Amino acid sequence: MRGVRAARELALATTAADERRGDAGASTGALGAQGDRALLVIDVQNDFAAPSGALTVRGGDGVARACSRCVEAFDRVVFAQDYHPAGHESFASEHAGKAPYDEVELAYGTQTLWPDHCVQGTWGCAFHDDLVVPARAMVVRKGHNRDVDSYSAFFENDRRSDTGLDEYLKKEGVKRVYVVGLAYDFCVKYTALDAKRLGYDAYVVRDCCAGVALPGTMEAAEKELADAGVVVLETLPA
Ligand code: VGL
Ligand code: ZN
Repeated sequence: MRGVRAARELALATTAADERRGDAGASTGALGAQGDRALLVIDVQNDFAAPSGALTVRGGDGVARACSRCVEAFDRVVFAQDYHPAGHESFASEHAGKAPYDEVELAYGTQTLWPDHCVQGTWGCAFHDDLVVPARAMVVRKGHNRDVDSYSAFFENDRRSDTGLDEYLKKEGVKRVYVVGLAYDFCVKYTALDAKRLGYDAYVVRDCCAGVALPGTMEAAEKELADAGVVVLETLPA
């Protein structure tokens, strides 16, 4: 396992070094040209990625480090940040008699309820310390509308308002998006499905993700991604 990981790190480092050497727009190995690709790093924040986070995802801190290695391999990187006001409708604490992970019907459909998490300005909302967020990064905040949750980095769950991410990527000439981060079975899944629907070639890099893993949600994610034609890679190609 350690050997495999070391080899992968070396491969990533080689790719990044090759790209720094120049050849803008030229093909650089299995990932192809930089010009038309972007990395989307989803919600690698303390509440999900830290063991003491409010909605901690098992293995989340390892995901922070794995995502940072991916960041090295991409010129264009976008970070999504779950960014809720206090009292957000997706919090179980807002619904009398409900507990985290219960479901309720909201105006836009079924909503899973969560512990209070990623509240603007709190430690839980901040990016995990092991996540490298370079100055060249674009940050997309989502979930700030009190009444509507937003799993996808493209659209809120009611599918009405968009975050501006599609417009940004199209303007940049992006054709391929690689999605990594948390949580595989929620925000990563919905972001990848929307990317595909919006016409991008969409990839999920499995060893840079971890899931909340409620009953059935991991299996559902695998199936929905496959059915939609999202390519799930075990690891980032060298
Ligand atoms: C997420 C639940 C609630 C996620 C965000 O990032 O997957 N999950 N808010
Ligand atoms: Zn949230």
